[in-house]
This record gives sequence, C-alpha cells and structure tokens, in this order.
Amino acid sequence: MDGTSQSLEQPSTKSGHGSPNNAQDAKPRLMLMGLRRSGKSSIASVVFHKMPPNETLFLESTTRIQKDSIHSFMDFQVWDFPGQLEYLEPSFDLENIFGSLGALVWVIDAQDDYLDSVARLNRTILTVQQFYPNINIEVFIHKVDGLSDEYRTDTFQDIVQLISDELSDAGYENAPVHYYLTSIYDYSVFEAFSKVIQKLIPNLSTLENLINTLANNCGFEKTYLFDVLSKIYIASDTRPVDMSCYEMCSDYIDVIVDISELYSWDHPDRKPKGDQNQEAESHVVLHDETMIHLLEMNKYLCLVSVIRNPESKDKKGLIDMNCRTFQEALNDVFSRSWEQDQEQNRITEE
Ligand SMILES: Nc1nc2c(ncn2[C@@H]2O[C@H](COP(=O)(O)OP(=O)(O)O)[C@@H](O)[C@H]2O)c(=O)[nH]1
Ligand SMILES: [Mg+2]
Repeated sequence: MDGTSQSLEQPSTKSGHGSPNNAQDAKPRLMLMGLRRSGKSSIASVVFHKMPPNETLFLESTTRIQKDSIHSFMDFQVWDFPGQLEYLEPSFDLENIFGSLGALVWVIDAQDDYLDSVARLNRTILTVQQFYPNINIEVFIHKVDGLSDEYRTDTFQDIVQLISDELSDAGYENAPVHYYLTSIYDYSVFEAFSKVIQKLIPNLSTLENLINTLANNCGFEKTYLFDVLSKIYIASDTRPVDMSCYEMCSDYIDVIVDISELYSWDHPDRKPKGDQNQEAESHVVLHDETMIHLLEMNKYLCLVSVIRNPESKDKKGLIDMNCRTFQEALNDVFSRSWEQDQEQNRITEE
C-alpha cells in the first residue's frame, strides 16, 4: 500500500435510489462492526496504519462511519461502524450499508460480558442472511490477550454455540460465518485479517496454485505472499499454517523495509510491472540453519519463504529462476486489474 486516505462521512439515511459514486463503491468493502469499545478502531489502526498497539488506548470514540480507502494490490474500503448507530431501524438505508459489502467483521470484546454483543450480532446476521446472503460474516472474538488458554477456548465455544443455535433455529444451516480469536498485541489480528481479505480476492486459487508449484520446485517449507505495508498475507501455499513461521516471515519484512527505506530512494516511482531490477531481495540463515528468503514482487507485494531442507538452500540459482518465473505469472494475474484501475482513474480524473 503506498497511501491511504481518510474521510469522515455521515451515515447515509434513506434517500431515493441509485448511488452517485458507484465507481468508488465498486471496490470490495469490508465493514467493522460491534459494540462500543470492542476494539474496532484499534484493529483498523493497527493493521492498516501501523499504529503501535499501546497507542490505541488513546483512540477517541468513533461517532460516525469512518471510511478508509486502502490502495494496494487490490483497492478496498474499510468502514469503521460505530457501535451505537441503530442501523436496524427502518430509517437506515440497508442497501447503502450492506449492498456491495464483501465482508462484515463483527468484533466482540471477549474480556467483557459478551451476551449483548452476541444478541446484536445474531439480529444482524439474520438481516444480512435474508437480504445479502453472500456477505461473509467474520466474527473476531477479540482482546483474548487478557484471557487464560482455558477461558479462551470456553469463550470461543460458547460464542460459536450461541450464534449457531440462533442460526439453525432460523433455518440457516450453512450461513457463511467464521470465527477467529484475535488480539492487537500479537499476530493473531493480522492472521485473521489475512483470511478475511483472501476470501475477497477473485484469483485466490490461481495464486495458491502458483505458490504451491513454486514451493515444490524450490523445496520451500512455507511461502507467503505478503502485502508489504499492512503485512497481511494475501496468499500462501496450501500446507498447514504454522504461526511461528508466519511471525518470523512477518518480522523479516520489517527488517528489510527499514533497511530499504533508509538506503533506497526510488520507491515512489517503481513500476508495478515491466522492467524490474530494483526489488529488494534478501536472505538470512538463522541459528537452527533455517533460511528465510525474501523477494519483492512489485510495488505492493513481496514473497517470503522459509527453507529448511539443506539441499534446497544451496540451489540459489534455481530459487532465483523459479521466483522470477513466479513474479511474471503473478504480475500477469494482477496486471489486468491494475490496467483497469488506471483506466478508471483516468476517467474519474477527467
Ligand atoms: N487488551 C486489549 N485491548 C484492546 C485490544 N484491542 C483494542 N483494545 C482496547 O480497547 C479499547 C477500545 O478500543 P476502540 O478501538 O476505541 O474500540 P471501538 O469503539 O470498537 O472502536 C481501547 O482502549 C483499546 O486499547 C486488544 O486486542 N487487547
Ligand atoms: Mg471506534
């Protein structure tokens, strides 16, 4: 992501049909909802604006819908929806909120009494299921940093039970509801957001196939394709995820970004595709002989792999060649949407 813009807007109330700013609303949209103080603004700030978790203590309470446009490999919008807004009242234009929404992220404060929040979520899910059955409902059971392991599991099971009971009573057996344990004080919120975003990427399976092929050819143990600024991973090979591996890769990006920001100056003009020879590339071998390999793919994305097999580590040429081939394929996958974006920008600028 090379830039974000913020704007404060009043929630729209019912006002005739047709939305004038369709071009902008065509981006996948993601909405953060939940009760007050559940942690919505904190999550948005930590994940998309690199705010250190401790500083969220000083966030002011949000009173209007806050729309945040994220410009990255795929443009999308994150709406921070204040807990006290009564969106289920008839005066609210549901279409304006839920129409064209990709995912609804519901944040529950697990350190607090959550029954109210769950009841409200249930009402929301039923409405959404009725009119917009394609919206993914992502439930973040949040602030779990303060809970013991046992209490965490109990809370998780309790919440899942409360919601699925309500859903099956209403006849929705297969509603797209997913649950995550999250906290801004560790990587869990990035992991969860990665999963949420991945579901909105149209070419995900193509990307996963490409990464699987690459990982097999090079003997990588695990490979992630990261969005550099948010450190959300937008795809990975389909082997099981190992949290410590993910954390290590994510930390390594910070190291390389810091170094490149200190010593390189041509980031703003870098082309998304075409001739490339300025990407950061780096590897490091750790005390247990694990190698981390990082290769910047384009303006937004970088590929980070973990290599444990000693034979694979020596084949630097092979890794290099395969990663370049992957890079070309990746840029092909995304080039069409980038070209369309530029086209659209030109039209809106005129
Ligand atoms: N312990 C803990 N506190 C959190 C976490 N996320 C947010 N908070 C705190 O919860 C409070 C409310 O957060 P805020 O983002 O303003 O909530 P919002 O009203 O839903 O936007 C703040 O003091 C945050 O520091 C978390 O993961 N763990
Ligand atoms: Mg807020």
